[in-house]
Amino acid sequence: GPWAVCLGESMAVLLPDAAGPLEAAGGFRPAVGGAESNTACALAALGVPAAWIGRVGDDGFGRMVTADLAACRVDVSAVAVDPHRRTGLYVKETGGSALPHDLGPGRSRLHYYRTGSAASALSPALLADPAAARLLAGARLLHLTGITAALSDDCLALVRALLADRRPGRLVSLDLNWRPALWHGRDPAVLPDLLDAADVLLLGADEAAEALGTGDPAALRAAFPSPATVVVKDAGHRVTALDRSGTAVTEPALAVEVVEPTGAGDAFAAGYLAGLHRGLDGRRRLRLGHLAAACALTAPGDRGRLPAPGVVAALLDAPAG
Ligand code: KDG
Repeated sequence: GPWAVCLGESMAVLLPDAAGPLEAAGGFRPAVGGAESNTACALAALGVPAAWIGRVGDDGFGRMVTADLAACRVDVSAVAVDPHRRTGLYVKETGGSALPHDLGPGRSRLHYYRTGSAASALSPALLADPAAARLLAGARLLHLTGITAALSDDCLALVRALLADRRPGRLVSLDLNWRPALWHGRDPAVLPDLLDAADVLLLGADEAAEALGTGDPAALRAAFPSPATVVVKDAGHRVTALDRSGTAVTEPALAVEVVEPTGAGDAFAAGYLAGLHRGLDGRRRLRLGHLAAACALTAPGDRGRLPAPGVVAALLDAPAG
């Protein structure tokens, strides 16, 4: 079975044909998003057998999401179809036009249409589902994000149940993915306990400062003593991984022309986790994370296209510029 299981909400995405405020959009192109399934796709592209567990509606967007992930060679055998709730949707807005209400160049915003979605009904009942239980029992890595905890009380209960269900030989990685819009009317004070229950904790310095009060790698390491590794991505595009003793490895990102940043964090997580799968040392794990992130940064959608394995291998050992 798959080495990695990624669990969370995936959505249909509407990408506007041009930059500018939504009221001026001429048309939209359908795509697929969702932090955890973005990570699953990038893992699969890096040669790591990966599954995505989630729920979609019994609708065309749900079929699109599932088919798209299957085409990425992600195991979708445990995806549930909800007969009543719809597949979640988000609309991406990007800045850079001269029109009023423009977000500004280089800025983007995700507009969510997902309250009450099929995925928001994920709950601890999942653990009794035979297909999901089979994947979860066989996986060596379970990847979660802080997004799921924000979706509903049932989703939060599922995240807690998964984090409590520690199994020897299975690691849990958790990417903070702070989405303030999703926490409106919900209490983000539930997050720290979840973060501290992971084996690999991934956070952006900016989002950590906003959600947790600090973006400093050493302070975050001290705040979350349990994970074997805390990985902090800072705004200067350096990433620092700290082990339990506080020993730090820092690696700069690749300098690329950013097209659209959504999904870069998910790709970084995939690269880092693929490095774990390959048994790479700490520095190469970070480098593989940066490589995967660079591919997402240079694509307009959530996901980029990874170069062929030989190219990835060569870049992994290229000297720093
Ligand atoms: O990281 C990318 C995600 O933010 C995007 O795919 C949508 O999952 C999503 C979310 O909840 O923001």
